[in-house]
Amino acid sequence: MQRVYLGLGSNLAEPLAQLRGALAALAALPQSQLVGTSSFYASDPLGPADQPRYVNAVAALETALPPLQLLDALQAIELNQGRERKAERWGPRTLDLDILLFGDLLLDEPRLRVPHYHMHARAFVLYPLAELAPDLRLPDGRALPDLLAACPFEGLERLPE
Ligand code: A4P
Ligand code: MG
Repeated sequence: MQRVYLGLGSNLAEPLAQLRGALAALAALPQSQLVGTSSFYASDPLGPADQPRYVNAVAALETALPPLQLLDALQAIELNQGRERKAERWGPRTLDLDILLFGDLLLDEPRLRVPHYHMHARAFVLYPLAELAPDLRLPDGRALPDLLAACPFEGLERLPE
């Protein structure tokens, strides 16, 4: 089993319901156990500003699925929740599921890069992740508390339960 951290994001079609639906689907994944969920956070959009605010969260999974099989399963969940892939970079979406970390794996393939290439600089990833694993170290040795210190909480709002 590998410990995997997933980033969840939505800014269309009732983001809170999208994230709850995604968590239910993650809990039902084969050969896997959902072992933790962060609070939900409202966040200012990264990328084009003319889109609604996002709701973001991080989930922890223990899984025996190989990385690409997990990616397939996550993309199936995205499609199932109405995800359309558009040309615009970082445009709005009903549901985005990113593999942030897959154990200590370092992978740089066309379909899958882990750690997620931009996680170290995203408040909407780092703060929820810190709820689940405050002392986490990335595979390259960087410590989560150091990344947090360099990443202001700005634009982020922790939502009540
Ligand atoms: N892919 C490669 N590595 C990974 C990985 N670690 N996890 C590939 C998941 N997928 C990975 O993804 C494009 C391709 O990336 C996939 O087919 C997969 O094979 P996508 O979900 O179709 O496209 P995307 O998400 O629009 O692209 P990208 O560049 O991954 O965007 P991000 O980084 O996911 O950013 N603002 C706020 N506040 N909150 C957000 O959650 N999200 C984004 C999207 C932009 N702005 C945001 C947020
Ligand atoms: Mg994505």
